[in-house]
Order: sequence, then structure tokens, then C-alpha cells
Amino acid sequence: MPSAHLQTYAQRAQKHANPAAKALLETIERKKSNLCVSVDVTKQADFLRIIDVVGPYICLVKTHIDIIEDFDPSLIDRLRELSEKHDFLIFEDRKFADIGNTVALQYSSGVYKIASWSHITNAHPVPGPGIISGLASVGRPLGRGLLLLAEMSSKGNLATGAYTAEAVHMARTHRDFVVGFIAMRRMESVPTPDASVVDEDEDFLVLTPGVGLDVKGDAMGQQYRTPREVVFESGCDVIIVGRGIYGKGSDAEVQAQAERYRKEGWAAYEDRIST
Ligand code: S5P
Repeated sequence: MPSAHLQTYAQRAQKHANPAAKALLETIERKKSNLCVSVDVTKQADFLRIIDVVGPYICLVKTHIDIIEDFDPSLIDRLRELSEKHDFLIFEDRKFADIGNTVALQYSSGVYKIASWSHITNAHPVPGPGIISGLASVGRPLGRGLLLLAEMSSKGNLATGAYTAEAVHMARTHRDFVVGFIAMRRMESVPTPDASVVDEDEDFLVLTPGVGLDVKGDAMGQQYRTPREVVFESGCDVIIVGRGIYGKGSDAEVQAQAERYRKEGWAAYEDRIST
């Protein structure tokens, strides 16, 4: 069997055991979109308006729910309605980073009750495997999936070398709940500390932020690559785009940018699987 990134999203969907990963791969195929839009705005009205505009072009919406200043629980109902209207999944970019007991509470409870509405969330591997057990105790019964941050897009980040390898190892030993990575490239070839956990058929999704067509970075260390570099050259599965789309002003311009990134990401994927 060829490595996961040389198979179609549809082929991968058929084999994936995790419900959230399977649904994401099916949505990507159905909508011909490997675009995730990150909607990092602080007002409910802007948040919902942008999602309604980009909805037709995306497979996934990425949220930072804690930056919404006028949050109230009805926002989650509206978000769910949009996810049904436009057929996309939801990824709360919570970047959990504490011991298992604490993250289980942060994931299930508090103001946001993330596990109840977010199909996918993510965690830093820094606390060790207990973070996965804690999150899995809440998310697995709900059919959720977890991404580990094996690498980051920002200049000078510490998620490199042995840290990345340990992240991949943690994922390989928790395949039932860890469905992939936030990373800048494919992780199959990362040597894991214990080779016995490698499965030739492994299929971890790689979701990649730091994607932009017009600028190379921002003033705070973010670094951008093009959809082609990310999907074709580096073999990643989903491009995550924030300001390159929602930061463009009028609804018409935001819509045009969403379609532009969707097209670029999909063309890069088609070229990848036909090589
Ligand atoms: O390494 C990372 C990981 C993440 S999840 N680098 C990132 O930029 N992100 C997130 O992706 C970040 O929190 C933000 O929500 C989004 C990138 O936004 P943009 O406006 O720079 O495209």
C-alpha cells in the first residue's frame, strides 16, 4: 500500500477507524476542499458572518473560542447550524498542555464544554502521554479526534528534533484517539524511539498552519508557505489559513480569497496523487 499521502482522501476515509478523522476525510472529498479557515476574531457577529461566507469552500473551521469577547452558549448553537448548512467539521484549537486530570476537566467542563461540540482538538505533547489519556477519557466516547503539535510554524519554536520524534511516538502508541498532527511535513519518516510501534499502513492526518499566498510572515514570528509548498512538496493534508482569508475586508473579498485558497490546495493535492 502506498504511503497515506499518495492515496486519495476517499481511499483513506474508507479505512480510517476514528469517526472524526473519517468524517473529515469524507468531507474533504465531497467538497473538494482541503482548506481549513481559522477564524480568529473577537466578536460573535464577525465570527458567524465570516464562517457563513467561507462555509461553502472549507472542510473544517478552526476556532479559538476563548478570544470571543461577547461569548454566550447560544454561539455554539449558531456554529453548529452553520456546520450543518455548509457541511464542515469544527476544530477548537485549544492547544491543551497540562496533566491528564486537568485537561480532562478543561475539555469537558468550564464555560466552553469543548468536547460537546468540537470534532477535533489539539494538544502539546510536552506533559507526556497522560495528556492523551486525560483527553481520550472525555473525547473517545464521543467519537472525537486529537491532533498532537509535533511541529509549529513560528520562528524559533522548540518543537523540533527529538521533541518531534517523541510526539510521533506518543501518537503511534495512541492510534485510537490521536488522528494526526499539527506539523509542517509528513511524519511517517520520523524515526520513533521504539521501532516496534511503527505500522506500515499508518495514516495520520497532517494539518498545517502558516499558509499564505501574499506575504511571507508577520511581525510576531509567524512564517507562511504557499498551499503548493505545503500540500505538494511537504505532503500535508489540510491547509490552515487565517488572516490570509478573513483579514481581507469585505465579504466579497473574503469569499474570493476562500475560493482562491481552496482551488490552490486542491490542485496541489491532485498533482500530488497523480505523481
Ligand atoms: O504552529 C502553529 C500552530 C497553530 S494551530 N502555528 C499557527 O499559526 N497555529 C494557528 O494557526 C494559530 O493559532 C492561528 O490561529 C492560525 C494561523 O493564523 P494566520 O492568521 O497566521 O494564518
